[in-house]
Amino acid sequence: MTHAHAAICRGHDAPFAIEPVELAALQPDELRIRIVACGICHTDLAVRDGQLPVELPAVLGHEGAGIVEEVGSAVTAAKPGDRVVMSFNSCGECPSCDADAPTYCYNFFPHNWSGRRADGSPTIMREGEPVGGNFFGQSSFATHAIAHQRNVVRVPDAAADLPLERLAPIGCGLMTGAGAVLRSMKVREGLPIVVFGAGTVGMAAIMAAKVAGADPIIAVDMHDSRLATARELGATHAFNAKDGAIDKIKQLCPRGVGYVFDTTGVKSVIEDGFDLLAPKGVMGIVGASDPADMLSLNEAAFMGSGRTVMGILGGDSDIAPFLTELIELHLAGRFPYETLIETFDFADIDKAIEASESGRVVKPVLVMPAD
Ligand code: CXF
Ligand code: ZN
Repeated sequence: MTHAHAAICRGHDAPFAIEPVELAALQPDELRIRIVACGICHTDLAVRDGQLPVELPAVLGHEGAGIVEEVGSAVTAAKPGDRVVMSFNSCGECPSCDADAPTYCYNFFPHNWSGRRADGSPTIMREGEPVGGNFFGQSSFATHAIAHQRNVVRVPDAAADLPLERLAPIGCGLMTGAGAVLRSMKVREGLPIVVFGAGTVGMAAIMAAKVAGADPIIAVDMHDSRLATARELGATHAFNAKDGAIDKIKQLCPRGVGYVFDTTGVKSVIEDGFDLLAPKGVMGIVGASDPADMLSLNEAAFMGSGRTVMGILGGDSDIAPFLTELIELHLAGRFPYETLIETFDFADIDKAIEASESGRVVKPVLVMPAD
């Protein structure tokens, strides 16, 4: 048992409460990590609000980064003292994992959202009773976390000077947007892309679209400040959704656009986006939508122009190679997401969440107290 402090989430109406907990002994393929920083993602808030099937109370947080303290006997991914970033967990044995597509792991739920390890054992105890843990294989709103070696990536030596609060958010939102462009849609040089929604995922998609050489790169959002940031990160055009964005895109790209990437999950936005596609155009959809929503797409336009509509999870990331690639792009100044981050002390977790929900901060990152 290891003593730690963790932010317990009890639902929408209760503040996160930082309380003492105990972490279980490690299994052979696990690591214990002293968390240095953890990004806050909208999925944490969706769980808090009961929109996803994760039982509360639980320790959330799935963009953790820290220093390995102890490893189980079978761990080869990192050793004590290594700096690591964490991402989602996966089983390693299903057809998706076999195809290096672990975001579509057949056993995603037991490995990420069941509140326990996949074998049913708890990783976190509070006052002697199990509390929801192993969230995305980590539960990193805490001073310490247990992770599995499949969801830990060692920070490359070339990034030794980068602070862990910079690296933490790479394990979810940033990887999702960048992966959607570079891995899922495989955006080609010289073709237009439209990105709906300029949050972390949309901004990462814009930076990646620039890496891929898409042109033009069109950002659409409802907030002018976000559109200004999108331009700084690579958007060649930025249109406010309240101000005739669809017509402006049609004027700018009369032959249609090669790619549409939706991060809003709003049915009408997705349907408008579909109408923008050029022949062989690809639309990637990643936004959280109303579970009751059904899309309606014109069948003749769909088939007749050879369009692809693609649901995307986690940017099809295979985390060890892809997070390393993103860190290298960041070091080369080609994935300059640092302006999206604002750090908060762990004790200020509720303030950090409020800054995210008000839209003031794109990517809040919690910084844990040093031991
Ligand atoms: C997840 C969804 C499942 C794959 C990894 C990323 N999104 C979290 O916010
Ligand atoms: Zn996330």
